[in-house]
Amino acid sequence: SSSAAPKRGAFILLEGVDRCGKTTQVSLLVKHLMSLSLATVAYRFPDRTTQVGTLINNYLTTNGPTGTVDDRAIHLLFSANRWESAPKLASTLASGTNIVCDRYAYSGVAFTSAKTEEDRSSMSGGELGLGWCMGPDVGLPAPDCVIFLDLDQDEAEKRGGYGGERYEKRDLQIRVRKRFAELQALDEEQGRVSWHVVDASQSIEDVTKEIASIVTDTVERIAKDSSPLRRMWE
Ligand code: 2DT
Repeated sequence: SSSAAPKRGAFILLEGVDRCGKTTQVSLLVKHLMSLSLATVAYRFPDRTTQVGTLINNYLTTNGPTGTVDDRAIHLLFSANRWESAPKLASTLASGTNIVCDRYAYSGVAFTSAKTEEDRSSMSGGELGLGWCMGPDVGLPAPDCVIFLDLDQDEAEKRGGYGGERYEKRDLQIRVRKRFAELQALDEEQGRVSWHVVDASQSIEDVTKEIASIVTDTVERIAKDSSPLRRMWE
């Protein structure tokens, strides 16, 4: 028998538009996995606690005149904020701990590419198109499953006013949701990571149940087939 290295942990990503309940579900999911004696930690992006994260936080919480911060520069900061966490994230998984992550590169691409009203779904879309936006995140550790908490904009707005951060605006959020759908379609076309779309208008308990069953399957699959960690969009 081989001296067994620990099985790697599963990398589970929750994505969705603002107000879909992601943050609540991430913390419930971590508790659920811990209750099953599965070592699990939560990650969230942007990680506002680092120096890069401080710049991102300043950007999100000030509503300066548009154009004062270049859209590409801020996009690259969000990506840098993931790259600075990537070694720790990979070593955590390698040690056998599962990660449940609140937003990642899909949010990065969805939000930046949604800043322009034109349809940028084509990969050749030039300025702030999907292809350009994906570039800096290519090669990051890739999640083993993406759980997309789907909520239409009217439902999201019924959940109370936005907090006033820069991106909390109706038209932008509607475009963000479309970009997520485009990113899902791209992953599916390329046979990359599997997406699970969960109806986030259900009760918290029902959403939790649905997510828990998806995650149990993913954790078992990763433990069984010891598939290596994949890389984003490769
Ligand atoms: P939170 O409300 O979840 O803290 O997000 N965003 C996020 C981007 O524009 N690019 C990114 O790469 C990421 C991870 C989504 C704050 C806002 O930041 C947006 C909402």
